[in-house]
This record gives sequence, structure tokens and C-alpha cells, in this order.
Amino acid sequence: ARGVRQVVVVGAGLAGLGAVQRLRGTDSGSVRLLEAASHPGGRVRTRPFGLAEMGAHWIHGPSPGNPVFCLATRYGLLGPEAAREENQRAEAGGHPSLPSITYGSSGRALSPQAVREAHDLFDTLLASARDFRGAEKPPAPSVGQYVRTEITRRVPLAILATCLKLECCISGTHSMDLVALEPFGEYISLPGLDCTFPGGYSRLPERMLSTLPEGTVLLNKAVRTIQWQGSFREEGDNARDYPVRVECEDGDTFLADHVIVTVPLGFLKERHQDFFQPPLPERKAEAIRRLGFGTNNKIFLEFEQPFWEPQQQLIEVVWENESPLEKPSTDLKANWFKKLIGFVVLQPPEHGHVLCGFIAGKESEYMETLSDAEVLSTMTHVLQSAPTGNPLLPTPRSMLRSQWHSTPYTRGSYSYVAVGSSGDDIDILAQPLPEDPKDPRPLQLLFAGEATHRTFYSTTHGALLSGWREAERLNQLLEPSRGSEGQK
Ligand code: 6YU
Repeated sequence: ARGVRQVVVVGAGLAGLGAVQRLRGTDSGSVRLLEAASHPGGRVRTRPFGLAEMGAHWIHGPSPGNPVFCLATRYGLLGPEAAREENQRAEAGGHPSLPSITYGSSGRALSPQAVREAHDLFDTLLASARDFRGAEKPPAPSVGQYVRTEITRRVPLAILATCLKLECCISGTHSMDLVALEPFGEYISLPGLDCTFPGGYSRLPERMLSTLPEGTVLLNKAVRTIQWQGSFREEGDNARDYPVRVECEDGDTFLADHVIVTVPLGFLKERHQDFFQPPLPERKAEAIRRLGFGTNNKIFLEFEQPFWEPQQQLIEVVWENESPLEKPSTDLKANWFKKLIGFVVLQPPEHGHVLCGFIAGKESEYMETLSDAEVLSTMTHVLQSAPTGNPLLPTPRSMLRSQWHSTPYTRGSYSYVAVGSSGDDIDILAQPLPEDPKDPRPLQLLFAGEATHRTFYSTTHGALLSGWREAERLNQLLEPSRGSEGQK
């Protein structure tokens, strides 16, 4: 007998927490979840600033096929709207649709009809961009180039420029020219009208953590290296050796038979060469390099009083002189704020009058380098000119923003399938190591996290399902006879 298998899970986001909840056949004390941050949740993070969601905002497609929706419902974390069956059946095409108003950069409200027509055109183009799955010769390499060649001068180009920027936020990329066209249709949108967590998204990882035996999760425990294919022994115990040794930044070490790695793709891109010893096989390293991982940030502004109408939930901003057919400015210092697509009004107003701006790409990364005061003053200027045309608009009372690119254990927002990569790269990333299925010490390294889910990448449900998938892979090894019965 080899004794109790030791399992280490790295990262307490939804993938890591989900994996630990699903693991069977391990004794208490034989599973450790190591998290670099001082809190669980990873890219699910609510701050008490009008319940600001710094990361994930919505449950995309809240319906019975969505495991985040099911878990949140089981924990009683969702509001009555989300529970309605009509909401769960509604096909929203993957985009949260909110009652909106659109302002030009000169301060005038744009004609709702012109905005609707441009959005309809854009949505039609984007829907057709999903039809090239398997096409041997797609008409363009990227989603951005395809959309641009389909656009004619008949439509309000400036509005379409905003649509493309919004799409950059959704795909978490600098430009839709970086998003590959052929695999674009592989991402699956689940039915259901996107919903939020009335008490904050963080309630979900907090509840998940509370179900685990005490001592399983170690916070402030950043992993520095993972040595695998080795033969490691605990001091004073010669009877047992382990193939994997996990070393933390604080010098603590954990020996393991299996490690489930759920760190974000952004972290892997930056650190995989020295994080794994020996380094990952070239196929996996290539997949890490090829797949896309960009930045999408939020800027929250709190006001004494709302200047918007109560029914408005989205305030879109259009830079009137822009066109998606022209090269965007590379002068980040002068123009970074023009990448902002506008603001979502946070609900309910009882938590404060808070607007949440969305900004993606290099401009978003530049924003992270500015001081709070600089961001606040630029945002105030944008609001005074565009949505209100009122230079006397009171400045926001306070400001909070996410800085996902500078967050050392994340290094961006979420993954996308970049030009030059394909869904196969996602599967390669997800493959356990060692690669040889006959290796006497199988499943030393397993990989989970949103970037490892081929059809639900970039979402919380993709992350959760990936954690379950890897736990199940281990369950099959540790207790093959039990199959998948008894799952929660
Ligand atoms: C969703 C949404 N949403 C906005 C923004 C962001 C994201 N997402 P984690 O990072 O959570 O966990 C890993 C942990 O590992 C972490 O805690 C680290 O600290 C730790 N770690 C790292 N290194 C370590 C080390 N060395 N040692 C120890 N620990 C270490 N998803 O469903 N709805 O509204 C949004 C949004 C600004 C940043 C989102 C949304 C993405 C999710 O947040 C994300 O996927 C999961 O939380 C990741 O969980 P995880 O466990 O994998 O990693 C066609 C096509 C289109 C494609 N896209 C369409 C979908 C649109 C996605 N939309 C997003 C939009 C918003 C607003």
C-alpha cells in the first residue's frame, strides 16, 4: 500500500475551491489548498464600495446548465429575479443587456435609433463571426479584421468603434484584431438573463471555503516552485517518497503525490519557466505562449447624488470623431481614457450611487500605472464633457479601480483564443503531466482554471467546471471502483 495520497491544490479561486470540494478518497489532512492572497476567490472579489465587483460581475447564462448558478442557488445567494424560470430560459446571446443611454463626447445624447441600428448591425456581424468554426480558409485571421471589412460607411462609425471596444472588454483583449476568427464560435453562451449576487459575488467562494475541513486552506501562502518527477522524503520518514515538492515563498514546503495547479494563465505566461522544475514540456509551454490573456479593468465612481435617470442602467460613451476603420491612437498618455466604453449603474442605489466604468487593453494597463488622483480627475473630466455636458458636475466623492494587470498572481483579467492559437491549445494546457499514461507515478501535475475550459473559458462557471474535472480525474485514479456516483 502506498499510504494516503497527498494532494496540493494551488490557488483558491473557483477552480481550486471547486476541485477541493469534489475530491474524494483523500483523508482529512491529506489535502492542502495554498493561496497567495489573504482572501479566497481570486478573480471573484467584492469590495464594500457600493458592493463593487472588482472581478467577475455577472453569472453569464444563469440556467440549470450553469454550475455557478446551481451552487449559488443552493447556498441561497441569488435574488428572486434570478430564480424566475423565464429569466433562465431567455436567450441573451452572452451579453448582458441593460436599459441604456448613449452620449457623444461633445455631450449630446445620441439618437437612440441610430445607436440601436449600429448595435444591431454589430451584433449581426458578431453573430456571423461565430460561423467560421472549422472553416479551412476563414475570410480574415481575426474577429476585428472580419468585422471591419464588413462595415460600410453607411453606419455611424463612431458607435461601431464603441461596440468593438465593448467587445474588447468582453473578450478581455487589447484589440479584436488579436482574437482568432476561426475558433470564435467555440465559446458557448448558456441561456438565461445574466444576474448578479445581491450580497456580492465573494459570498460564493466564502461559502465554498466554509464547507471545507478546518486547516485545508492556507492563505498568504504563495507557491514559488513546483518540483515534479522527483523523489522527495519527509525528514525522518524513509518509508515513503513523493514525486512532487511544492516550495512556498516563505520557505514552507509540501510534498505531494498530486498537485492541481489553478493559477491564472497570466501568471503562467510570466513565470512558467522557473515555476516548474523540470520545465513544462515544450507543447504545453507553446500553448501558454500562444493563448491570449489580456486586461479588462473597472473604475468605480461614487457620487453624492445621481445625475442619471433612475431607469438608466448603462451609460455608454461614444468618441464622435473615431472610426473603427482608422488605426487607433498609440499615444496612451493623451488618449487612454477614450478606450472607456461607459458606465454600468450599480444596483441597488441603497448601497450608494456608484458608476462602474469598463476599460480594456493597453489603455487599461496604462491606467493602472496612474495615481488615484490622476484617474479620478480624468474620469471627472470625461463625465463633465460626455454624459452630461455639464462642466459644473460635482466631482465623484470617491474612486476605486481594479488593477488586474499589476496583480502579481493574476497578471491580467481572463483568457481568449488569440490569432495563432486554437481551442486545441486550451486542451493541451488542460492535459495532466507526466504525458505518458503508463507512467508509474501518474497525474503528478493537473491543470485547472478558466483558461483550461475549451467552451466556457473566461467565466466563473468555466473555472468551477475545470476544478471539478480535475478532481474527478484524481477520484478515478484513487477510487476507480466508485465511478462518478456519490457526487454532490
Ligand atoms: C464571469 C463575469 N467578468 C471581470 C473581470 C475579471 C474577470 N470574469 P482565479 O484567478 O480566480 O484563481 C486563481 C488563484 O490562484 C488566485 O486566487 C491567485 O491568487 C492564486 N495564485 C496564483 N499564483 C499563485 C501562487 N504562485 N501561489 C499560490 N496561489 C496563487 N466571469 O463568469 N462573469 O461577469 C466576469 C470579469 C475584471 C478579472 C471576470 C467573469 C472571469 C472570472 O472572474 C474568472 O474566469 C474566474 O473567476 C477564474 O477563476 P480561476 O479559479 O480559474 O482563477 C466568443 C467569446 C467570448 C469570450 N468571452 C466571453 C465571456 C465574457 C467573460 N466576461 C467577463 C466579464 C466580467 C465583467
